[in-house]
Amino acid sequence: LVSSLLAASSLAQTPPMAPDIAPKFEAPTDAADYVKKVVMIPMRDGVKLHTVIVMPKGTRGAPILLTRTPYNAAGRASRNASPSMLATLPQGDETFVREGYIRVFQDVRGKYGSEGDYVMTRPLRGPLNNTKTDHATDAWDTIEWLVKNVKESNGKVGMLGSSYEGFTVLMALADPHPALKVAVPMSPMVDGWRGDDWFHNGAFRVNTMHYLASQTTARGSGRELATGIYDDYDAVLRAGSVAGFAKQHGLDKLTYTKKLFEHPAYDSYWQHQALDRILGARKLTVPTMTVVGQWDQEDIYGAYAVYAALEPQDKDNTLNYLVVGPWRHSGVNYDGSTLGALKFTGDTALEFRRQFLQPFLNRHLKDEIVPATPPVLWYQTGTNYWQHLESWPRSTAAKAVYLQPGFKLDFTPPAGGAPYDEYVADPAKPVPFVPRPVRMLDRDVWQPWLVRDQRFVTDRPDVLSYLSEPLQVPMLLTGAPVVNLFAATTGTDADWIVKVIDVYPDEMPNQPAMGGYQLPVSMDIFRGRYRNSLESPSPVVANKVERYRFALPNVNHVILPGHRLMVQIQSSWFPLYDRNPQSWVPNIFHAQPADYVKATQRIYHAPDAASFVELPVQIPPPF
Ligand code: PG9
Repeated sequence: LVSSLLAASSLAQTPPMAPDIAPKFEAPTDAADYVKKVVMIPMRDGVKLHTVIVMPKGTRGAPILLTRTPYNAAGRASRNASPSMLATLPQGDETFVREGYIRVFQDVRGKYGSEGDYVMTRPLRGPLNNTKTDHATDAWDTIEWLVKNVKESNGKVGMLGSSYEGFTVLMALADPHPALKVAVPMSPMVDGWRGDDWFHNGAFRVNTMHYLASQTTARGSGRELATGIYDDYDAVLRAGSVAGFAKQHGLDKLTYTKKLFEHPAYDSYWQHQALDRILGARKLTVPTMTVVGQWDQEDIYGAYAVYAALEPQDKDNTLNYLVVGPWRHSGVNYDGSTLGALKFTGDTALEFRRQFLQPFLNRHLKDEIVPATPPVLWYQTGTNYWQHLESWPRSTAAKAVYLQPGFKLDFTPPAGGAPYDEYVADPAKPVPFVPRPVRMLDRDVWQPWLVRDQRFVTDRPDVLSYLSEPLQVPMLLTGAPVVNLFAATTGTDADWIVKVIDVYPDEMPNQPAMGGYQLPVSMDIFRGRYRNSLESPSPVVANKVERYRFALPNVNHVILPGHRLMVQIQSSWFPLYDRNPQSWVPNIFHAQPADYVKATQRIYHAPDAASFVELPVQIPPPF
């Protein structure tokens, strides 16, 4: 008997050589508080888009929140492996989950699980797109399918997303489906040349090459670049030029690299894609809340541009809203208690999502009666509190702050003294944008770089810093500072980086490490060849004083008594921005080693050539 029992049990045993990968495995979902469905939604041209739908178990009559992404819908809908919907969805979705929303993530055409071909920030149908589809039609077709097929929904859809996902929200507004009741573009990419992602005022951002490697070398995740060099400063410098860097890593073969290299200026390729222009020319029908971080290190331009373009259509303050938090790029969806060394009054991002975003969504997607949303909600920094404003920009008088001899800064024009200061800008030793070694992809470096203490460059001989006396009263900067630089160069092209900096008092008893901190409040780069026309660049005339006028990013910041104001000027910001060769070449992407030359830059503060920054100032601020 014993031996026959043993034989029977050995019969039931799993053969040692049975293959160990399950052909189709599904973990039990009984314990989960949500249901997840994956569907392929057909578009009008037959292409099917991979879509993940997540909803609480037992959902009835709930609104849908849709995000269209190039960043892997399946991954976006599974932050953690968990039976809890709250833990499964992204951190920023907390309030949607608590409110019982149906959450939908979709891969844009050509990425991850979706069919079709991928075109980077695919232009709308029109001069650049002669196909029958774009992000507006894909959003339309998706919403049409969702309201017809997701029986648990109440037929109302909101779109929301940050950065590229914010761009796809704006694209849907170009021709919105009637069921699209509300839109929340966050840190949206709007104009890749003027000041979002690829260029700022014509200066190319080299981190773009890393992005193209990760996004366009494969339908799914691409590879990181194997530079073999720890310090990105060296990696980019040794490649010689952007074209050299691209070639070294095979990125010159990518079609988007080719498109970028073929369009270094603000030509029709860029103008036809500028979403502020496009949307401003169409009727706004969907309530839209555009959200951005004051120190958005990727898309600091577009949110304000879109808001400004749409605002003339919103006389009654019912359609167009702007929110600016003290955040980095996409910071609205994470913890907003700090940014770099800056500390705020709590988790400002969560505060916004709970107190303003969710009620706004509920009003439009659940017909709830909620407190009115302020037309503009802005966390004023320096004083650190949420301000409710009627519109933006606020009516302020521009107050000119002038560079002065002796590296001073004052509100009266210079009366005499040395007419200029000068420095040698050497492309072989460009000024780093963060301290070396530069690790551009390190989040701890990249995300807070716009608030980094500038003392690491202030004393370089090729950086000029002009400093005011300590302020006696608070100074509110509220709007976009405008640079008016009178400068001459021995070269035939030049980059100008101008920073408006809040210099903290020498001692900060409550946060000692902030003593003397040089906080950039607003700063940007301008490529000199575009001073007369963004579309048609022209050589700078060597040794001639020319005027460079350009706007810096928007701020709403109070410089407190005891603090000083600083204006800092330099001619490179490396390796984030490619180097200007400083001798004229038609297309900087293809500059050759011999084109990179030292130049002597003169910054003028003479009575007839007085450099100044127009500050959008209110003194004292209206607290
Ligand atoms: N800033 C990123 C991006 C947006 C659009 C185009 C390319 C890059 C992003 O964070 O999605």
